[in-house]
Amino acid sequence: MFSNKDSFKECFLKRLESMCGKGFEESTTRDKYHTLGNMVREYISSKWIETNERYRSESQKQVYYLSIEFLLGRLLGQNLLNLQIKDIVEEGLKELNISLSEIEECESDPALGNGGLGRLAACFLDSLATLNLPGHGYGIRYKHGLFDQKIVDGYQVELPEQWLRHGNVWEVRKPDESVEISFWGRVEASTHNGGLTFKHVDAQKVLAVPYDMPVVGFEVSTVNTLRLWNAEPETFSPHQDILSYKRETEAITDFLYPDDTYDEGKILRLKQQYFLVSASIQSIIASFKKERSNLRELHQHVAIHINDTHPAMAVPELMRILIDVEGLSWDEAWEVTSQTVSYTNHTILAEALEKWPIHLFKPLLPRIYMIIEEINERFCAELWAKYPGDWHRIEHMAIIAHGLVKMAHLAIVGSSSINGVAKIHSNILKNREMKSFYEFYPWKFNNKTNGISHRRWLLKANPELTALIKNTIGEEWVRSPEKLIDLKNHLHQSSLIEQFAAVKRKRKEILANKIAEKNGIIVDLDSIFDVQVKRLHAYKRQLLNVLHIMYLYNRLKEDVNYTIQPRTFIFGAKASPTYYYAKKIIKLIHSLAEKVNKDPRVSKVIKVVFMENYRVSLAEGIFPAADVSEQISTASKEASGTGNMKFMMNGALTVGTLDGANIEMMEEIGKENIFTFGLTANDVLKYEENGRYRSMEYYHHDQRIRQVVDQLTNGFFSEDEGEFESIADSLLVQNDQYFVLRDFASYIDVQEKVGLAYQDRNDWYEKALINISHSGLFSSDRTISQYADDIWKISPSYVKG
Ligand code: F55
Repeated sequence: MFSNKDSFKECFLKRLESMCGKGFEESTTRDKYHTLGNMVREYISSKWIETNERYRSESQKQVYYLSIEFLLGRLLGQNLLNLQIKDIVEEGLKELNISLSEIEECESDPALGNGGLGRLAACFLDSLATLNLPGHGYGIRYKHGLFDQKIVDGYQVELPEQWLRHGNVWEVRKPDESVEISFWGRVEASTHNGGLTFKHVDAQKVLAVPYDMPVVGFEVSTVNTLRLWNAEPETFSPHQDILSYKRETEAITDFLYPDDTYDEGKILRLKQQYFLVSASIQSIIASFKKERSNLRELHQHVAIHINDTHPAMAVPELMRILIDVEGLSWDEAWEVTSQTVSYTNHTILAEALEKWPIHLFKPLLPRIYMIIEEINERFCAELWAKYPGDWHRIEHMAIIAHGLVKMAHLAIVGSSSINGVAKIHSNILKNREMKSFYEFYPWKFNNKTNGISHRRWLLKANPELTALIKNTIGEEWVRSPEKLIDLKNHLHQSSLIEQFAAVKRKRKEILANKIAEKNGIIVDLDSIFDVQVKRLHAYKRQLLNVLHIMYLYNRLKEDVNYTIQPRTFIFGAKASPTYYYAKKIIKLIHSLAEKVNKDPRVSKVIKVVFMENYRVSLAEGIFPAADVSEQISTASKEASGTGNMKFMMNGALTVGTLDGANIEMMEEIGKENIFTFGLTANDVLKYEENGRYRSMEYYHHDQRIRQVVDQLTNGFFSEDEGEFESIADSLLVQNDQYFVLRDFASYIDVQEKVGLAYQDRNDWYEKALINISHSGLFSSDRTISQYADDIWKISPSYVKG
């Protein structure tokens, strides 16, 4: 069907008729998308079956990656690329007068994640399959992913996302592999052979139905599985109020919580977590038991990874099944569980750390709560033995304390490995945030610096740059991204610089056209495309970027002789619907855009653009067009960042703080090829300890700061003067928790350097190419190999012969 373009065309036309019941002429783009999608899925299925059979027969150790989010992005284009059939399809369709990219645009962008954490999980799946590693994802099939963002009069409005509206060609429903999940009820104890046994009775049962999606490796025959669970009512159990039972059950997988840093503590969220965990662990045990019987050996054949603490109940759930269902003793079960589970931490922000009130937890999950209590008691006894009399330490480290279940503590105690996501983040975990746990379990702690899939963020997103790199250094880097370093041998060739400049310009033009279409703003292709795209959060400091633009505006207005390198400031960000401050910043960006873009003189040199509904598919058009990447979080707050790596790989230069993976990027490319500024993590942590920062002093002593902060409340934006008062308050009254004013001067200085540097065109593009050449280190293939070797102890599985 995909062996050459003629057989493809023939097959496509036949299938279009049989699937849609329409002739070619009447068919819509969506019909064509569905037809092509189905053909591709069918093409995948033999490899998928073969992979599963191979894993079964080789009895290889498997890893299961449990995550409450998988931010996949569109799949058609990536699957065509990975299956090496994109050219045939594209050319075949072209002869039928159909554009492949138009068909691709028809696919909904599954947004089953908020941001970095969910997208990391998606890049990891891609790398696992490509490296032929037996690794699978387990997640939730949310009916509604992250909300669609509309901007109305400068304000964010949220609409329900509807990725399943037209069906999902990639999924296969597997009702036979459904499992039962129990909520509420109570635990009954009885004695059996002299020992106590426990039974969860009077529970409300919910069915977890798996939908499997293929994860296609790049140019290999491996196709792994992403299993997404859907909550459905059980048909056979009698219910007093069948309608509310149905409603409550379906609510479990109805929507994704739109918070990326704030733990809201809602019972539905707890239900989602246990639903994911219980369904996944039951499914893992069921496939283990198809091949083997001795669950005491589980950890030799299975690794279970928990992506942040959201699936941390994997620990007590595995204990429950091993003890209550499989009959292992506590000690046997604990040995197996703590050897099987490993955990990644993604944040040190206090408000993101999950703590569940016992009064919510215990009634919903009585047996799980009981097991956590037992884990806690045994852990505290160990602590007592090591630190006799040190009540303070024990209270601080306990899993249950002050009426709360601390999920991070549960994850640490129940795992064999705990990792941070960049060197600095892992060090902060060891030396500060989790210091006492590090002292108790030093061997468990390690670092795995994040990575991104160059297949999505370079090969798929930027085919123009991909072609240039292939022409320059060949194709080896496609399989082995560290080989991108070979580009360094070609830097002296002016032709490479020129060709890269042409690629960048082409991609800026494509983005400029989109901006013209969506925002009605005409941007200058010779201007610096200065981009900040990421979730909106105070610690990510979009406000610092805004204040810099206000400063430039003021300079340009006050001094007719002031000249700068023209810039287009591009923003993209969703704010959590309940995050008041973040929504105000979105409004502020729009008010600023209005002011800047409408000013006849200022708008000749600067423009401000807010791109609505930032998501994976939009991001694929933004990274390739960027000249400058804004990575300006308050040092110590961004665990790693991954957008920084996507920009780097597409040849943008970073303006960044010494935070997260920015530091490792700098170490790799050298200080000359990145623009760093601001406080270091140590400076910030010291300030936080000694409380000596006074934002007011910076306001009083720096006229530039005074001017921009005053403009937030003095009617400068010519609207309600109170509109941005809360932002001004955050900076002055609340003493500027994220050190925006403290870093302002240093940011202005570095931005001036950026403007000057851009004027030396050759030097700029050479720096960009150096960034690209070192970006292989930040491939998720590197990250996943490290997880595989150090944590999971899994090895590749190849087709024989
Ligand atoms: C989602 C839900 C909750 Cl309850 C809490 C956090 C999140 C979430 O999305 N976190 C997140 O994206 N964290 C980010 O993880 C990235 C991948 O490791 C890091 O690069 C980034 O620094 C971190 O903020």
